[in-house]
Amino acid sequence: MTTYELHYFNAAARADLSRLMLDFAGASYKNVLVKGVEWGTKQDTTPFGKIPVLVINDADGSTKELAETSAIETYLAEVLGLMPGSSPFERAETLSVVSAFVDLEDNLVAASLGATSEARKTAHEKALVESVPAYLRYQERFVRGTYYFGDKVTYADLKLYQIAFKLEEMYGASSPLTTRAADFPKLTKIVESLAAGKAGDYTRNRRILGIRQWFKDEWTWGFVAE
Ligand SMILES: N[C@@H](CCC(=O)N[C@@H](CS)C(=O)NCC(=O)O)C(=O)O
Repeated sequence: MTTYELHYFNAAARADLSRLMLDFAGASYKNVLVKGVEWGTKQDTTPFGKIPVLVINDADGSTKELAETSAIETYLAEVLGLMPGSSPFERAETLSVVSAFVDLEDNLVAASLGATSEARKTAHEKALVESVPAYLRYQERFVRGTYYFGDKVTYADLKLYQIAFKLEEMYGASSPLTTRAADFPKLTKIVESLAAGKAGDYTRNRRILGIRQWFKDEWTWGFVAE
């Protein structure tokens, strides 16, 4: 049996979706949590000097290492049966859904870059009523069945779930997926269905993980002591 190690800091951030995929698929894996003080010596052992890194231990005893979040997620989607269909086009469409969600996340990051908490508050409040619902509207239109690509959960659905959880963590009941659920019936149904199963177990457990926390009074992400 293949086993995995996911090397990342003690935070959700860039490892969140890979961990969710591994949990959801019931894969055998270990979270290797890198401490800040260890990073200096570990950095040069990684392919590109960054984490996450996925270590793949194959049944024949061979070991491989993969860096870069999107490469890791795409690989996991392929090997864990989370890619839809078999056509290169559908697989590329899956990546397009994920990439469009990454744009939404970049938008949230940009809103957190304001110099003062007042500026960040204004930017996030604007994102909540303008850009985030706009991204979600296109995503809603893209869904083809019970899930994004029919009746099977894929990488795209788990990306939506990770985004929904991030919006909930950041904005609580003000998440557009809550305040405007009626505008996004298909997305809402996917999120609810995933929340009731293994994906929901993942997010309920992972609330304890993370040195990076959202501070609503400052409208920004910050680090807490390890
Ligand atoms: N393009 C990379 C970026 C990875 C990245 O920036 N990782 C950060 C943690 S979120 C890191 O390794 N920071 C330590 C450093 O840059 O020294 C990816 O998508 O995985």
